[in-house]
Amino acid sequence: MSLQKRIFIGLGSNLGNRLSYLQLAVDNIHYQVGSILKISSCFETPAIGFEGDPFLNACIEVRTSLSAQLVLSKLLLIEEIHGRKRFDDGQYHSRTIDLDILFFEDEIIENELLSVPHPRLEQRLFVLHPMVEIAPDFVHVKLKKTISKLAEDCTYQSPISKHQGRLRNPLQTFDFSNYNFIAIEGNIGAGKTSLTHMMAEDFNAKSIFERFADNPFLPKFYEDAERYAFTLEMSFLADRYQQISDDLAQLDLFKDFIIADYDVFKSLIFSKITLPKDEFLLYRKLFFQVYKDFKRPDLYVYLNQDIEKLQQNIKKRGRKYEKNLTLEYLDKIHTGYLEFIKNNPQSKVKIIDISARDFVDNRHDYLWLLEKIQD
Ligand code: PH2
Ligand code: MG
Ligand code: MG
Repeated sequence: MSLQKRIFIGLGSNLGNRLSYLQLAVDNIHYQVGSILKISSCFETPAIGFEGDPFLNACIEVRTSLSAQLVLSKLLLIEEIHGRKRFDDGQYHSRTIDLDILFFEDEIIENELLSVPHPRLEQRLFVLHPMVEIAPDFVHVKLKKTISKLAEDCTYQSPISKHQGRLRNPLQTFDFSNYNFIAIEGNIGAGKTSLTHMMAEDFNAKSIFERFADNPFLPKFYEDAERYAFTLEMSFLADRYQQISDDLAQLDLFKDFIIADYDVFKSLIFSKITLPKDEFLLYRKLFFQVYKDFKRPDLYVYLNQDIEKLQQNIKKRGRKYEKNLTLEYLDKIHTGYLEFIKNNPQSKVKIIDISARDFVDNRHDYLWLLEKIQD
């Protein structure tokens, strides 16, 4: 998964219907830049540094896979489409929408187009006040102070008041509240973990991740499958059992649902492929003893990806022990999943074809996928 960064954007408007311009900006950022994780209140402030009508200002936190340059060009386009006029007289002018990159995670960027962290933000209450609401503990990389501290230390006083208008997060058009437990499944390299991360963050869910990295038998299995298959499947079974029973038992009151990047039945799917018949029968017996009265996910999503694309993804993430996975093996796993899904109608299943899609790096594909999962 390519790295997604957390960035902060400052929004301002002092022309026309200011609140609806800010909302338009938020909506456009959601479609083009990334998921909006936090939105501050709107603050009304007099125009600072020039003669003009008062501003409405707000700040948002966004998770994006785009570079700073790309984010900047998207923001400029959004400003322009919504009537922002630019002048080259070196003065400030009233504007329908002004969008500034305040922070790009902890990057320091200095070039002719971009200066990040945004210069002089520590002098601007119309940035500090909204930032205090959404990220009081965020540390300014250059000044080495938290936002709260910057706000406390700021000596530039100017009137500022909270406005009653609120900005809406477009993520709220999605609603997964009718589910308690969603499992994201798919072949090796389909993007289960990435999607689970993204959805957990966007929809306030508790995430459960398979702990394959801790399994000492996995690299051994890829070296010598015959010798280690049963041991590997047993250790996965033990570990998944422990994890799922612990995590499902501790209901987190502050989370809306649980999302896992695997379903325990993958143990059966894989073991059917990796074990000889007699060992598989023994394994299956044990499996059903262990999972007799286990809570099943109420939504099971299978991400269906091209085998060739899976192999590319696997190569890209570069786990050493996975480098020899063959197309035949991936194909067997895929068939195993489909067979399982066909024969186990207990939970609601959605098979979603994501071939030719890239929901990690392509915002459009991610929103498309969310709609598929919801509908
Ligand atoms: N932006 C400026 C200059 N002055 N004053 C307020 N109150 N709010 C702003 O967003 C603002 C400003 C340059 O971008
Ligand atoms: Mg500005
Ligand atoms: Mg600007």
